[in-house]
Amino acid sequence: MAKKVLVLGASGQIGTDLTLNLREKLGAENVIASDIKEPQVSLGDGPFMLLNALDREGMQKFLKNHQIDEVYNMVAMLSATAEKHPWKAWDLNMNSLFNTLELQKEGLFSKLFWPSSIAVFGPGLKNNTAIQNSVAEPKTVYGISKLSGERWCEYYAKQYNCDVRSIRYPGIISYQTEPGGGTTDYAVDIFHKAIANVPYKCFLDEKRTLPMMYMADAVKATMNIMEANSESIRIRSSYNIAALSFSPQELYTSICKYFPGFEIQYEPDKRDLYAQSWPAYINDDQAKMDWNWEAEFNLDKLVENMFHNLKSLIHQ
Ligand code: AKB
Repeated sequence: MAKKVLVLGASGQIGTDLTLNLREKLGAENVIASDIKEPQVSLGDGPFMLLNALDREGMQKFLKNHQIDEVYNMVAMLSATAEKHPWKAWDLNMNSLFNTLELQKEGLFSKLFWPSSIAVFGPGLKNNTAIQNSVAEPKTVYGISKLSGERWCEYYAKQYNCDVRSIRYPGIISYQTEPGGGTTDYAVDIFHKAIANVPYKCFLDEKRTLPMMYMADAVKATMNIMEANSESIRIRSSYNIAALSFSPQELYTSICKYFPGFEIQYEPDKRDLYAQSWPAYINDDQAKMDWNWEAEFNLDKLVENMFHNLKSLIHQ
């Protein structure tokens, strides 16, 4: 029998693509998408439920009435919005996680995916590179919540035998849904401005190199770690994963190959400070070794794919 999964936060940037891919793989009816609001972008055929990840009783009731095997908890307030609303971010990011961990502990489903981020790391890393076990001293509220979440995931795995799996996403670049409230969002906005032939005002410094990843790779990583044998998942906090690192200026140069007249101005704001506190490079040897992780998209392939898909969406 096909397994049944629940995606919380299915209307978000990663949630949307993940839901579509899971539906393709498992069959639309086996993937229940949920969010606190109706989706703005199509999540394909298949069931959708309004569910609030902060409402533990509501989720408990739902899980008791449905035979769910896996939960993908994609609920989060990202870095820039979290700095504006620290307590709200802490409440959302932590309690949505606690609720799913507790419901898993009650035996209402067997496997949990929870996303962490490169934001768990702080400044001062050797070669500006985070290895799997680099000291993690986050300077942002978002990073603090993600690092705390990682510790709790490991705790529930060790103490209660919960099968929790997590990866530290870098900035994610996608065409279906735009991100909201993150620091790495510039790398999606810039494509929309280029295609609309509007100059782009970048809120990061032109040299601010950050770890990034195309959505197809992020979804692949998520599905791969969830499919891996439990014994191979030796890290129960969260795995580093990497694809590529680039600065706004490097991305701009690649985009100019398609839109030679495209203009950019740099006006770094507070978000540049959050980005400054993060590593520029990620070492993901552990994920490669444990569950054979390998990214596919380099910068040229990513830019080509983004424009191809954005143009198809415009002409639909
Ligand atoms: C953000 O910019 O807040 C996120 C992240 C790095 O996790 N994309």
